[in-house]
Amino acid sequence: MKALKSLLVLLLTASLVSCLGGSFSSNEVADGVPPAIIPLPNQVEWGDKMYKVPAQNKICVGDINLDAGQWLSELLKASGQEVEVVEGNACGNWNLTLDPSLKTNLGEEGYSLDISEEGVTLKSASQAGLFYGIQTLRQMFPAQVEKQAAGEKPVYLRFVSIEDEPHFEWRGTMVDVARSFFGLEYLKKHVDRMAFYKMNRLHLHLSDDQGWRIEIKSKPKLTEIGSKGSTIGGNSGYLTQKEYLELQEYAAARNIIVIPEIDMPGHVYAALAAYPELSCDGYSNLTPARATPPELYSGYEVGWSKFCLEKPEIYDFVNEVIGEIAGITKGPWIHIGGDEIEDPRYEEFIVKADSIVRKYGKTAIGWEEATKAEVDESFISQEWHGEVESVVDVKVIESICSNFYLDHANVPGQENTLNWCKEDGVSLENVYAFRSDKPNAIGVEAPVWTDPVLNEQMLDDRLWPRTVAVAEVGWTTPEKLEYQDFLNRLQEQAPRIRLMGINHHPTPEIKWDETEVSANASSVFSGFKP
Ligand code: TNX
Repeated sequence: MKALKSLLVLLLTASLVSCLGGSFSSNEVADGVPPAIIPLPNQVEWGDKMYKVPAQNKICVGDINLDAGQWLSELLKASGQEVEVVEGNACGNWNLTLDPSLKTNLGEEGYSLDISEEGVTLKSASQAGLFYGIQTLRQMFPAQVEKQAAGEKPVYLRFVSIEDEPHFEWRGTMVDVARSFFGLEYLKKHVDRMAFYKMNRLHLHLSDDQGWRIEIKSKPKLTEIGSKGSTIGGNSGYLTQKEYLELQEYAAARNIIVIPEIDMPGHVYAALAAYPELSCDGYSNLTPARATPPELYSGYEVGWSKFCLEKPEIYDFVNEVIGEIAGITKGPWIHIGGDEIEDPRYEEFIVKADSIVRKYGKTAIGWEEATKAEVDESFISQEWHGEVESVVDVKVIESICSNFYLDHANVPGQENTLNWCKEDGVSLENVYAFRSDKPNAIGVEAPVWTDPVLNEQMLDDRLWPRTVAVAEVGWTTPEKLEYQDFLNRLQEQAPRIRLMGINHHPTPEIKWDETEVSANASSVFSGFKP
């Protein structure tokens, strides 16, 4: 009965929306459901009228928010309007204000957005906040704007007053490019999609037993040899330093910081295949020796490889690799892994690796096992099961596997998925149900381990739409999170997700339309640089 009722509500909502979409009324009075915004803004008051975007638009910006003016102008052009960006205050029908003093009210990344008969006013203390306000506006435009094909009808924007800021400062995804490689073009698309949902951290798992994925100039064999493998059926390859820099620039323009992970002292077989001298004599550090150099490893087992921790030379290697990575990383963090390995010298290694990262001016992150060691107080722990007895009191990123491991099945029994953390998979609802009870949590991050994720279509399927739920859990105040309301909004966005060319999972809670997913995986801001 309850299911029937919610189906009815859904159908009603859907038909209302399609009526509205078809006949934005000429009297400009708004009725029906308000636009579906994800993540849900923290304070929003919808008005009962609509602002008709005129054919000619003027965006007024102060000289320091030109970038935001460019993004907005791109959006307006894609919807078929003419637009000029001019420097000045409150002189147009679109007015952008960047004012650091707004930080007191709106926080670092917050924004306020007002739409009334005079037009649109967007304010923030930061470029990031203006960018997020523009994503909110973008979600109010017809979905076809993603394909730059919304020029036919005038665009109407519902009057609104929004004050919005994120609950968590860390709203991330992790892509394991080590088990199966995903290159620059895919990662840029991924960044575009994250940005649409106001996410801001992209963690790349760059090394593991099966592959090494980042060029290190002082250690050329890491890629000459170590990048050649993958898990069975996956892709090999690596990012050149040039590509890595390009990705970071692309992401930074979208307020996303890239975090590189070099997993150590375990999960290192690809590096050992390239530099056998990092192993102990007789490979006693490989237990069991599932492969030995020069063989590559393409299986799924974990926990069998590690550096030879009694050899001092391994620290020269760590020092050179971390030094080079620090030099090409724009963000403040380097992830040192630290998961799934036993060794009497484990803690010693972690403490040293942490101090090497700090020596190069960066802050270290590690999987929660690393907090068994006396790491610096600046260290950040990424919790994946929450069971490690930490000896330090450090900040935490929440990646609890039963809520956030998107390599797990979308629905029970899905092929090519993992199930060791949760037998019946991690459903959309499981993701949405996450609530942190840790005062030291700085945010959430959803990983996709790609052991059995072999191509882009599969990766899209694992990430979407569950990442949309991650984004909302990361942004919206916990008291406002309501699953059915989220589903209603996601339902409204479903056609847009397909238009954007995302090969999402056909999650059963959502009614996906029958049209083909757009063959061209791009959206309104793809490739754009202010
Ligand atoms: C555990 S969870 C891992 C990964 C694997 C994953 C799937 C964690 C920190 N590490 O190395 O890919 O299981 O088997």
